[in-house]
Amino acid sequence: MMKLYSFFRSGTSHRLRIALNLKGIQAEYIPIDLRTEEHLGQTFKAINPQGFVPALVDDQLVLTQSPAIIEWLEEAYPEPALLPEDLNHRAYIRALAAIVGCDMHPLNNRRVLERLRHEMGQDQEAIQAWCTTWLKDGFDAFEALLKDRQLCGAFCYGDQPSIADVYLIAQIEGARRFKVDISAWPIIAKIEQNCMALEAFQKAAPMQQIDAA
Ligand SMILES: N[C@@H](CCC(=O)N[C@@H](CS)C(=O)NCC(=O)O)C(=O)O
Repeated sequence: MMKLYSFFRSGTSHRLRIALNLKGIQAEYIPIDLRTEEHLGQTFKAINPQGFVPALVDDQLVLTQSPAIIEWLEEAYPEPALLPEDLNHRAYIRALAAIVGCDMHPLNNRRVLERLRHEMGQDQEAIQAWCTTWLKDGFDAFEALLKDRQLCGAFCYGDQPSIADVYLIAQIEGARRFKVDISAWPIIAKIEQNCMALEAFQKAAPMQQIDAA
């Protein structure tokens, strides 16, 4: 069985858990506690020298970086597909995912916030303003693309979940921790409802994980 190195509240681990569940792949859950900086210790860095969760280990193969792992899953386990057949639509779905993966999540990552807090002397109010700025900016862009391209149905692309939903739902969870009200983006809010009706998304939720506390 594959091993999934994960932290329950990590957005990047969350998106990978959703993708694994949608593909019907079971993985042994190995918690790495970011609160105690377990990810920066030698034991975990022997698995991922970058010191980030998630990591996915499949026998001798060690996979890191959630976008690369999710793309690997898609190629190694093509069914059910999380990317459309149409080349141009695949680029569009990857663009939606990249709004979250490149332009939202990295700005609100733990190490960035820790630096703002401890080395740049920012208080909780400033951190909150920082995070909500980038989260709102990203959701605005995501919603605008969904509206403009008219390719969504129950999910971001038609009526089957895709990689875009995988990234979106994990980011919504993270945004709620910063008290961002998702109802401001009606298309996204509806898609979230539809995703959360599915077991694959429910079981991937942070509070369903063995290390949730
Ligand atoms: N680009 C990486 C980012 C991974 C990442 O940022 N993981 C976070 C948890 S969501 C982490 O391990 N952060 C450790 C830290 O910031 O100290 C990926 O997508 O896998």
